[in-house]
Amino acid sequence: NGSAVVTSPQNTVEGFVKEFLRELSFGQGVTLERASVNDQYLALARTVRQYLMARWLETLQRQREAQAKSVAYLSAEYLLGRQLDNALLATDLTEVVEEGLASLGIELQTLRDQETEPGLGNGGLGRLAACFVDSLATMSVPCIGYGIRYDYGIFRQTFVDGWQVEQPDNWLALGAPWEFPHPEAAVTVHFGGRTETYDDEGVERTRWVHDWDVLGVPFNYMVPGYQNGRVNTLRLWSAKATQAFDLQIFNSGEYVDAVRAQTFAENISKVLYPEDSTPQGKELRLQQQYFFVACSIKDFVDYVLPEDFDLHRLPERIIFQLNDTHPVIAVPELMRVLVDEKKWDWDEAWAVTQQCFAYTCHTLLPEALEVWSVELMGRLLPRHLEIIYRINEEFLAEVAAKHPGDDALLERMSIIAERPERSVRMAYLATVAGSKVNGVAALHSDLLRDKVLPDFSAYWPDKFTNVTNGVTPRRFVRLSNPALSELITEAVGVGWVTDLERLRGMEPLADDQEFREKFRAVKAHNKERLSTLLQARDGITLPADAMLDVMVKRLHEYKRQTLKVLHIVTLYDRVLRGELDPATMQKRVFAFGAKAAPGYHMAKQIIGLINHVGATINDDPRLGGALTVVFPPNYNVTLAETLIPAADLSEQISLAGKEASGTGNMKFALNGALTIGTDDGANVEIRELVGDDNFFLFGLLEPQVADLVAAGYQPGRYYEEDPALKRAVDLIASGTFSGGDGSVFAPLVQNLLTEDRFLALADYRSYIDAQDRVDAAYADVEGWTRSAILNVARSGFFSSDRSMWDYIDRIWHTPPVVSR
Ligand code: 26W
Repeated sequence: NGSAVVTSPQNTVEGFVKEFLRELSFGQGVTLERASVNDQYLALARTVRQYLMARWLETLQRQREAQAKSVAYLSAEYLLGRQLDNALLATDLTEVVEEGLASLGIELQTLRDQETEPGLGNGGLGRLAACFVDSLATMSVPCIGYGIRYDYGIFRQTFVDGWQVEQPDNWLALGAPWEFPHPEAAVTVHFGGRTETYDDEGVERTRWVHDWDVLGVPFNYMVPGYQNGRVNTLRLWSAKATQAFDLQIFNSGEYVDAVRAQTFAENISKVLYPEDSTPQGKELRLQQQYFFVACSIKDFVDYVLPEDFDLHRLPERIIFQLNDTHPVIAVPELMRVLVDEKKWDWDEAWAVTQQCFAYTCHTLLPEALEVWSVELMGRLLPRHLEIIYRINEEFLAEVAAKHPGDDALLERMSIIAERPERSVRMAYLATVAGSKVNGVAALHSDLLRDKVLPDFSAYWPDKFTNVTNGVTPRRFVRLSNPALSELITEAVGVGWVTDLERLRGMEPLADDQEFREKFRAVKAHNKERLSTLLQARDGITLPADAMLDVMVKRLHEYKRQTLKVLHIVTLYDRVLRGELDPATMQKRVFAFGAKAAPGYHMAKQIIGLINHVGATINDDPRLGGALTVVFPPNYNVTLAETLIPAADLSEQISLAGKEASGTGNMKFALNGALTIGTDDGANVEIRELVGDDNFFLFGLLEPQVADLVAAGYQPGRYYEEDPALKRAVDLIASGTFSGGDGSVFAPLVQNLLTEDRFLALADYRSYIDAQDRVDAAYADVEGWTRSAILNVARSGFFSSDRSMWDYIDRIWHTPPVVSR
């Protein structure tokens, strides 16, 4: 009757202990007495997995029966964070497990800390994908997440003398208890070679005579919904050589040569590219992109869909959501499958393909828009290049028919750029092929429409839409902030975990003295928790009773960590000049977390600067501990989960018009930090919702930025005209933070004074003034708490559940599949 073929273990302490001990002995092959912490962690993970298994099989079965439309989320990155706690929450097992383990003399927290998070993403885009699959599972919407199982995720960051040094992230080293490998279901992916035409019973067709191939082995991961009996699937592909050895070479005794092909093929899923926003056009990256989308399309068409399925009805069953341009090669791949393999007419294949894709853009930086040289694409994917040419030809013919004689328009809209070298503009391909194109915050979607793709939005006004990003309240409130969660539940009931707008119910409590005291107790508790963690993790001591001012995000010039440093240096300078008394000034801890792309020299220089400023200030007795800079290395999801709930102030200070959305900004607001921020990305919507009185706005607005740049921005003028700014820059330039050696940060200073691409100096005065307002506001303890509570109460909109409803409504049209 289609019921699940497995039953879950008993949801009791005894039931759990029995299964845990079984996993320890039969799974790990150790006795409790001899079990290492890692043995215990692996056994626990596998035990928790058992509780999810029946739900998983049932979900899959029900989905097959319902023949419902699914979302296939195509993303090169999933920044998942640790899995254990999320699985415990989904199954509501936390207390049972805590008690069961305690009865064996094991602390749950010790085992939690044993897990290495899968860092299969760079930052915002990868974390967003993880939030989205969590929300879809919780909402009972059919979704498969497709991606790459990198052997090595985002590098582990260490500091040597304050400078970033990268280490490989060997996340699989101690075992991978959450994954289900299926080598028997591997699919073959082709590369290279050439195309040829042939006569197919009177019809001329094209075939791809490939040169080499590689196997894609699927690894499945459970994506459990929150206590709803549903488990979706994340399917990550790992590259494996089609032949381990070239036997002829092997037999001739050349062992190393014999495995060369294997090494080459398996490199494809070896490591995540650590570049965020600046694609380098590397061949291996294109290989990764094609590898995972080719596997995913084949998987969906041949394995997920029923055998006799009529592909003309594909749009009724699937929407492939393109997470930025990284998976856009899926478009010509589906066309190739339909036209070359299924032998469809071009037009009917194109009609179906256009309905199967939608594209999300996550950036506004021109340098982040991917292009692939025709030379490279022709060499690696000759048939796909032909298909792209044909798509472009037909598209431009259509444009030309509507706009006769406008050659400039054709050149601007062409998927193929001719300069600086002939290349494929992947964002244009995605826009032409996609049924919808969306930006990730209201402002971003407007700018995308009006500035990045104006010709396309004029041509297809209805194609463009907005879906503002969101974050999962399960991980980023319920799990990461248990104390606040309890307080919220007391105030509005438990329903908020899946219906975050219910936080609104807390609004009146902002005026309740007793509630405010409880809220402050939560913050204090979270700061203590952070303090304990940083001490143990990095030997960092956090001073007590300080405002915690946090800036965590990838290191990038447009995000302007340098502006934050200028503020810190300005406060330092004020103390040294006697303008501020360290005994009475607002005590602050500045916490940073940021990884720089290994090849991004300016970003690495900024990391060095933050650490050097910190070392100088933290040790200076004249400050009496009033200002402290902490920069724990290797900021990741796990650290975020402890850091964000402790924050008082959230720094969201990108140059207006540059941060597509931001999602950290949402996590901070939901955890009761106030934002100091520019009018950028989702900050705009945060401020609208929480209210101007509960948000510190500063800086140029996007149109002002555009005007200033058009007029010829001269950073040196700001330096000359603002004495405080001049002194701050001079302190850095003169070597105050680099042992008297002014040359250390000369490149950075030089860049600021002459180029300053992201207008840090133009926004400096406005920023400093806003920070002074922050200090004044923080001194009003009750007023600040009131604002913090209102930030929480009014941020329910930023649940990724809401984002998913918007995608479903505006783009996907994939209703939930509810239980019988
Ligand atoms: C190497 C090529 C490359 C290019 C762009 C890698 C990664 C990207 C991403 C688009 C960068 C990214 O993560 N963008 C961020 O996406 C978040 C989720 O939508 C937004 O909140 C951030 O504002 C945006 O920077």
